[in-house]
Amino acid sequence: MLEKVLVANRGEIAVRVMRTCREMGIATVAVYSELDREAMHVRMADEAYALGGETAAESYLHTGAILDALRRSGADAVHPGYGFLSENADFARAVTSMGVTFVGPPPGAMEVMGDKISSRLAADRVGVPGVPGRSEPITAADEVVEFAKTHGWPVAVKAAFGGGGRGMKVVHAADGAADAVESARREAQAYFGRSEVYLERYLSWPRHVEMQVLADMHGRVLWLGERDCSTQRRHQKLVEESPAPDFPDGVRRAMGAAAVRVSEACGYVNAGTVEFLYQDGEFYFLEMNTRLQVEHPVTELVTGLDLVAWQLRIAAGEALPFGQDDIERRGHAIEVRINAEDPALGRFAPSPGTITAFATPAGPGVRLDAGYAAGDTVSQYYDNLVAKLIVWAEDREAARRRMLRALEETRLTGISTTIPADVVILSHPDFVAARHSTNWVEERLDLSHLPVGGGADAPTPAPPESWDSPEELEAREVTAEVDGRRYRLKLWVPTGRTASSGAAAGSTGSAGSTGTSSTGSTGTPGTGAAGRARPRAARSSAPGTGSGSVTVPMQGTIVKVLVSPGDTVRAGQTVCILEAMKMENAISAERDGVVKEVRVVPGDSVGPGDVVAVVD
Ligand code: MV4
Repeated sequence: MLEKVLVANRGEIAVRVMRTCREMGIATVAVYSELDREAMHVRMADEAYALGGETAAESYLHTGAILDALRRSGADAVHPGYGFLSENADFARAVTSMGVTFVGPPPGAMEVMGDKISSRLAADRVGVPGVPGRSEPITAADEVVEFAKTHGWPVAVKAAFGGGGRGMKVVHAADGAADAVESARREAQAYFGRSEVYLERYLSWPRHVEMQVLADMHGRVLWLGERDCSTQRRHQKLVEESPAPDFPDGVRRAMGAAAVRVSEACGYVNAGTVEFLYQDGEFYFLEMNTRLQVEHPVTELVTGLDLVAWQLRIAAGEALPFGQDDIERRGHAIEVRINAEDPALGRFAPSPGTITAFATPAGPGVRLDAGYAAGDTVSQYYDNLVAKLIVWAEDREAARRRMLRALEETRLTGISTTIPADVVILSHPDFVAARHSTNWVEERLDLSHLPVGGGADAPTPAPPESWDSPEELEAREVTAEVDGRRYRLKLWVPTGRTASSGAAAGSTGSAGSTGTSSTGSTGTPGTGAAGRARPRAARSSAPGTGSGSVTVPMQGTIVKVLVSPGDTVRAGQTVCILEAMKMENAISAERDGVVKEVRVVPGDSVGPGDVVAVVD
């Protein structure tokens, strides 16, 4: 087995790899730039070596500096993580030429799969076709028109030596062909130094589904399961999940077999991912990633496998001790990327800076892979991924609700993050119904209501219950008499201002002994609060003193139940919605705790003082 691994990376993936090394009794070596001298991955490692320089090119991409550190450390293996040199065949060769193990695929496999044309041809040769199209480059617009006669419109014009969607143009009719070919060739030359472009039928609403594979050095190649990564913005993934929603098992098996064939075709070894586009029940080869991916934890949670541990064992020459039929997938996992970006107005503006506070979520089925802690500084020189929050639950809806709860618990201040956008995405009816696609975020998701700088010091806003700017609420105390009995009520009434007006939300309210009535309309299930959750400051900062019994103050009908036994609730959080006096009234918990019982279902008639839930 390996004894000492140099992790040629930084941030969360370096920390993540080191965690598994530690569990396996493998010593760890960190490398660091001038800016990362005190970074988390350096603090975690057994040894650390300076690379010099500040930018990625001067440090984590500086092969010579990394090889020097490797020599000095005496490590017997290098784990490249993802990005940086993880798919650089020359670096892999340099490592192995020193007699050191490279934890990844053979350099030849990297090279075959690194070239879009050769990867498509390799896949095609084993019966795994890309999107219907022509692999030969085209130069004239009339070739597009001719292509459309067979494949129909729209047509995708793609850079032959491109990737990441750059240079891709979509042609919807003959009159757009000439401009599209000219601009695609020009951008391909500018971005990739090669102007060749080719044609494919354009898929207008595809899902991005990728298949994890694991291959040892003894010819065993297994598929572990798929991940849906369709929730992307400008080719940057925001949310990933496994299994893919609404994904038939027959398609899963066919895609798994296809991924294995592609892996075998290039002599693949170690962990890899084959990417597909999926639309109308058909899948099409896109490319193969010859590295561990950012989103690998969702596969780990549904399979129970530690992929880094198996990477290390495979690299040490071990044979996989299980076969395809031994791999079981259970439940549902979702990952959100917490980037140092401000998603306000949909801009995702970089937000480097020092993290002043970082309260992390926990509880059943919650995992946080972070590369930073409070006090650490996120630099603009590197990828702005701060942490990945991953949850597992029995099914997709439970996982979605758990993720929303975990996001609500997360407190990260000092920089803006994508957490508010993650909340909007996970609460959106399209995401709930799996109606999203690779175009959804940019074409249909409205983030314009997110306040600028909202992530830096403000609490995470709850998603609006309607998809235009939500109204602000404020508490009003009133006296009501129902059936001759006097009640003191607290109503949450609209102020007429909207969140985008920037007015600070009122901060009042703790649940009264009979709960709190609110005119707040009911919100999307899973937000953990009917409609707009009360402004964070309104919640009692410590468990309320109220009793654990949540009762209703008046006669009415339960129209919505928002919690389940086992849910964690905060004082003031809406437990259910009572329709009475022609109003929807939010009945709230009066203390922090865990829901022990829910005694009502929608449609139940209840009377004053009836207990609807018990919070422990
Ligand atoms: C496509 C496509 C629709 N039809 N090809 C973009 C990145 C590159 N890997 C391939 N991409 C696409 N190719 C055809 N024929 C849509 C995309 C695409 C996409 C693909 C995967 C993940 C995210 C994406 C975002 C936008 C467009």
